Amino acid sequence: MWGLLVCALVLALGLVNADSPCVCNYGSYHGHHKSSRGCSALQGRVDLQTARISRLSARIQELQSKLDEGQSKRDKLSSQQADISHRLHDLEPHECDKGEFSCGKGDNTCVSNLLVCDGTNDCDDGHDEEHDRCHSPVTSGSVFSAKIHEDPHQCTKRRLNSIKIAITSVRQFNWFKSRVLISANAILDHSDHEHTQIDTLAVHGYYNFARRRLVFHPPEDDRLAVICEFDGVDNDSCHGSVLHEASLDHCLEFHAVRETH
Ligand SMILES: [Ca+2]
Repeated sequence: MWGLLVCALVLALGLVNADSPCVCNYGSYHGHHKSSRGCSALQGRVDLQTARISRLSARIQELQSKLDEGQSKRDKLSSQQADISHRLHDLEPHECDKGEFSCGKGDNTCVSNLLVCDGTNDCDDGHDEEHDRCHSPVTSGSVFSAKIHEDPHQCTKRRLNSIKIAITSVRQFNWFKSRVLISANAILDHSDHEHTQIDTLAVHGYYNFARRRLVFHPPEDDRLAVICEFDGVDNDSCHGSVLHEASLDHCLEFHAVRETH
């Protein structure tokens, strides 16, 4: 191949004339010239062009690498832009009442949270039934864990080190599709007088599609409930809170992450 390219270059640049025809065999070049000195000069120029071709090829490869790298960066930026648009949509001011869902995207319609992901389009564009929203990230067998760094309000009666929520069952009924009933074990690692202890509480609750929120009813007489809210982008983590059932005051915040095996 190189021989053919070199020959073509030589012909194109006029390095040979009609009296000294170029004879090319595959992989080599043979030129006829009247003197050995002329042949040597010709060979020198051919070598020079060969070197230039090599440099140009290397340059082309370098440019191709930069183009590939640029494409990768464009793809990443495009993905980040989609994520931001998604988050902004959820952060848009809502005129809807508590317990309602905004159809958004220019549609000011509000529908009850209970109509979100119930299998029927209630927003004009079907926003309340979009696959991304109606796909619950809380599946049976999944485990979410969180470190508790501090409990400034002394929220719970335990000095918690960590919370682990192990989902034991997930049920969804055709007559109540907008809620997924969840059962789990809340595994509480806590310290008491320098002794570490683990308590496991059976908890029950539901997943709310409209708010992308996992809710557990209070399992003990201190009436503390637990919620964990997903952001619609990262299904492997949620922002958790412990709150008083009566006042709904949040007294402890945590970041729970899905455990992978
Ligand atoms: Ca609906």
